[in-house]
Amino acid sequence: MGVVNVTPDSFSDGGKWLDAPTAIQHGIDLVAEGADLVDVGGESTRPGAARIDGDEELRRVIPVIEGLVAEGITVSVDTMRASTAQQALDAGAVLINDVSGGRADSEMLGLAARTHAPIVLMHWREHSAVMQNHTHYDDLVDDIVRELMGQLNHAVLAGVDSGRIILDPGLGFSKTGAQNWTVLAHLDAFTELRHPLLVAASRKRFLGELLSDPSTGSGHAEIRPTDGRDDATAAITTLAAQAGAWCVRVHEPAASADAVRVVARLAQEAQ
Ligand code: PMM
Repeated sequence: MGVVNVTPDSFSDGGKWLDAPTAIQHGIDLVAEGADLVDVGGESTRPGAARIDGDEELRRVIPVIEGLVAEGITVSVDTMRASTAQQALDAGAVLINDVSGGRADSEMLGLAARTHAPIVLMHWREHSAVMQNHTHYDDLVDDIVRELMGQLNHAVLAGVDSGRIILDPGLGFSKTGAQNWTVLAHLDAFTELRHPLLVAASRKRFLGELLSDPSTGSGHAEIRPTDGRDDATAAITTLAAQAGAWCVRVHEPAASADAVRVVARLAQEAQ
């Protein structure tokens, strides 16, 4: 899954694809690089981000979705709003990627049930403005799995077809850098839930921290900028694919697409 953020403020590509023709071309390029689908979002979820209004979100994403669908590209919409998801589906998107896992908008799960659109349910505790104040867990992996199962049960009770639900542990959402690593070390706890698993580590801050440069002489290590995190992202793609993930959401698909092919080829040998 390639990422097109039509936002001025996303942490790694904010402002780069704000006008529709540029965003559409970027989506086309992501597919040429190996993405099977393109995720279009209009609202940044970076830590501390404030929400935008629904009309602005629509204005950003709908023309881009229409343009990509016209090119024959499979599109998902990254939104927490049912009204945006509805219009995105009308415009030809085929997957709802709701980082709140149905918790931010009480209409979202009903929409997924009614339209039979597959939906990504991500582990989510709170909106981005405050999510990093909610990183306490008694037992990190157990708690995330339990909370995600709660979101899953909620969706099924709302009528969403269980076979159309994709799960995501939500790296960086109400999780510290160290907690992201623990989650990645325990992806089996999520694949065991027997739903397709989406992993979205691409360019996130915990990779910048890992790759920080201690030689800046400033006294503290300089965090690696976002555009220097793609090789580490591809390494995580390899590990996620090996662990049985269904999808990785990335900004630079080329290396990740190759990594997936390597893992698939090796899996043939194991059969
Ligand atoms: N992370 C971001 C945005 N959308 N969707 C899913 N399913 N999982 C994620 O972890 C996720 C997401 C934030 O990253 P971005 O600003 O690079 O899009």
